[in-house]
Amino acid sequence: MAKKTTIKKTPPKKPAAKKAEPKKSAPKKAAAKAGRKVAVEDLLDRILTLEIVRVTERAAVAAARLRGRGNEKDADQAAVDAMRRELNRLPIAGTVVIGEGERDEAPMLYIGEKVGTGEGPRVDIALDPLEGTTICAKDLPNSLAVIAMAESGSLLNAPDVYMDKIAIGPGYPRGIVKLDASPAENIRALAKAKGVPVNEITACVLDRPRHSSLIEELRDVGAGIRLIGDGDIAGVIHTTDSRATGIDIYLGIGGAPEGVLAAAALRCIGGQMQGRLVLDTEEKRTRAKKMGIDDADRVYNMEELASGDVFFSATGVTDGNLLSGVHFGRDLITTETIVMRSSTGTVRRIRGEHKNIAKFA
Ligand code: VTB
Repeated sequence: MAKKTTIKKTPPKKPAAKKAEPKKSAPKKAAAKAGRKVAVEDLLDRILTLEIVRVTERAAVAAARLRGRGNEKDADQAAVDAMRRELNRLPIAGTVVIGEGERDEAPMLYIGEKVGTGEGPRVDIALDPLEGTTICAKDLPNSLAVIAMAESGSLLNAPDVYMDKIAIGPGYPRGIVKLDASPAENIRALAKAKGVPVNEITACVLDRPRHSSLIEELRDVGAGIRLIGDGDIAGVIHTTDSRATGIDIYLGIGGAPEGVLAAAALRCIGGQMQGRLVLDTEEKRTRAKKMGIDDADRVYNMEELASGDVFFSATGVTDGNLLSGVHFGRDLITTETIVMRSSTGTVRRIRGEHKNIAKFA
């Protein structure tokens, strides 16, 4: 799983002797003749970094129009529709591996759905058009439109079950926190590595009854806890900039799809993460098996959740401490997006000022 590869490209076609020339389809031949194909393929994966910004921008704007309306379903559907429309314009042969549900539930952007124009690199896509539907419906901080893209076979094909997660930001020795250690051990190790007392460590945890003993243990050891209602992708990303967010570590059980997306983000921005699927029923183990997961107790490292060259983009829907949300003016819509790529480690923040409001209609 943790193979180090980059997105496969068709190698640039050198002018070759007639007999050595590989067989091409008619449209490819025409494009090569026009001198376009080589340039397009050389630039494609760089261009994709910016192209995926449009995808999350569109989804974020669509969801933001329904922000604070108390209607999670409609906001989510608007984001899904917009993301799907935009994705299908991208020059990729994409397959959704983390999506809106399994095929038999017939949602849009289901797992296995083919997206993109079909011309271009074969990529796997993990997406969450509206991460934090409840946050959006209540207009609370940190709801996002999110996508990750990587070479085919690089993203864990996780079923829509829970995942136990632990994540910290960059700059720490590898392996200082782990899922198999107790929360108290992890907090102490992190405090030591950061060079601060444990009471200066803040953990981010989803506010759920299932976390009552985790919360108790964290409080007993002296850590502060930021309890969040939803949105654990943002929770994990917040660990990467603890000075700005105040969060040092993410702990607890959230969605597995969100776990893969968060790992994709950390691969780009730096940090460490582990996840273990919560396969606590026969039915879940069977579903996981169908997706190629045989070891129900396996702990996945960040590089096993998202390997290879990963692209990640998130646009804020509601204002948050990671990203501003969508703002609507009379003739201007503004968006803020973080877009990154693991192979280069480049992290860009893109503030979009969209004057052509009609394009979001
Ligand atoms: C988390 C959170 C998501 O699901 O993954 C959570 O980040 C886990 O499920 O925003 P529960 O709500 O059942 O705890 C979300 O809240 C939404 O899918």
